[in-house]
Amino acid sequence: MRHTKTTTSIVALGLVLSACGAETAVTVPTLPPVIATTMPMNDTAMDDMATEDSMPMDMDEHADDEHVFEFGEPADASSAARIIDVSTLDTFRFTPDPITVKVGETVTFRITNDGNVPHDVVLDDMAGQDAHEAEMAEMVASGNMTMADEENGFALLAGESKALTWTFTEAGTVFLGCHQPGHYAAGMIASVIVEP
Ligand SMILES: [Cu+2]
Repeated sequence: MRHTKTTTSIVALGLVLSACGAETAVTVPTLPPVIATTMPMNDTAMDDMATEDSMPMDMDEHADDEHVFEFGEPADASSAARIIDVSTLDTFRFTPDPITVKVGETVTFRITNDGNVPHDVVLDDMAGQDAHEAEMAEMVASGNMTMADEENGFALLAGESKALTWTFTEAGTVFLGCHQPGHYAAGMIASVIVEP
């Protein structure tokens, strides 16, 4: 089963259009792959993120105003068979990691920010994580640091807790990623293994 979302893409498209302005004729290069590493955050990485105001956007990604989740869909909390408690940490990690679920299972991730700085959580495949990272970079570049709640993620202030309920429909590995500036680059991504 597939589910579509439109809000974020529309907002992102607007940001892209306003951000690009006179540069619309410029060929947009393909985004480099973002590789989750275990490298600790350092000043250079932070500087790179802070000055990354020209992150190229994949225009095709947003041209159709839709994002299809290939691995499942949001679900009502009342249909969840179990609750998985997840923490976001200031060490740029989620715990537990990895998390294992089964195809057909509906679970609620009860996610708590146990750190002292804001974190966010996006459930998506790697392509979706990379796309969201690019969207967030555009938002930061345009002065908007706030990630609105989405059907596959939300932002968490220190100490805040929110729930995300999802039905998994495809075997494979998807991810929980944090896209606060610098966090994803520092490896703040956890695996959600969907067993057949
Ligand atoms: Cu984070």
